[in-house]
Amino acid sequence: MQRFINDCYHEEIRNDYAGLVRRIRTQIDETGLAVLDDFIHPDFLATLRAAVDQLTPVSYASGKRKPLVGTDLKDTPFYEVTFSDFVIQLANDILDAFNIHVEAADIHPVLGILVGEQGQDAVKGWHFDATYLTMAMPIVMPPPSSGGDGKFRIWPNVRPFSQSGWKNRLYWNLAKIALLRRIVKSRAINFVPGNLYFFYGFRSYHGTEELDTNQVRANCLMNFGGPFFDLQKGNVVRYTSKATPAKFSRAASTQPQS
Ligand SMILES: O=C(O)CCC(=O)C(=O)O
Ligand SMILES: [Fe+2]
Repeated sequence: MQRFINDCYHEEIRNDYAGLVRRIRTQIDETGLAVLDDFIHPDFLATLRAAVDQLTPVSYASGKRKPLVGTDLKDTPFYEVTFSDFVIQLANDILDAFNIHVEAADIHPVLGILVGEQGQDAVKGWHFDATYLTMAMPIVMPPPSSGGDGKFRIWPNVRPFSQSGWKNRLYWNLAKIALLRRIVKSRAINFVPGNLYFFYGFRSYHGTEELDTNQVRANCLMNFGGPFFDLQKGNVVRYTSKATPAKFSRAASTQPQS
């Protein structure tokens, strides 16, 4: 068993791995965000924290914040988790319901360390990720409070996976309309270090809420593939959805035939 996996998950992974995958997928489909509480081993979380301390000056070396990506993270515990057999397999098993497959070349870890004035660039920068699946592994989070604690806000599953350029632009433009953002249901979550979170990055509008400049917030995002990365590679994908909630398939099948 990989050293980053907390003891309390060993038995489930050994005896009911399929059930674990199903649970995550159902939670993402139904709520937009799945969570495995205390998934990261406490010793490993301490290792991640030490790595954040080491990497913070690297991220701010130019005087402006630079998210750490790709080779910036080579030989760090963030790489170890992202490219572990377990995590790659888990991502593929979750995405299998959509007829999606990702390989190591489609996987990109990003470490976002937010602190001080220069860390404010990420705040309220609402967006869709390019990815099919995003796993968030928070390392350092401000204590939950009424404001300025950098909550993660998500408008879950507001669009399907699609390789259509015009639909992509349409959704981006719609999402910029503040009134629509108020009408469409969203959730704000205080990420908890040690937990592992999952959402469909391409399908869910999201971002970080206000953050106090004297708080530190470090979150590692593991990004898995995406419709336009597949298209660039010449892969036209027909996104099946065994994962579609029953209420939608029922609605579709009761449409009047014409
Ligand atoms: O850490 C967060 O609140 C989300 C960051 C994010 O969505 C991203 O970097 O793409
Ligand atoms: Fe994102």
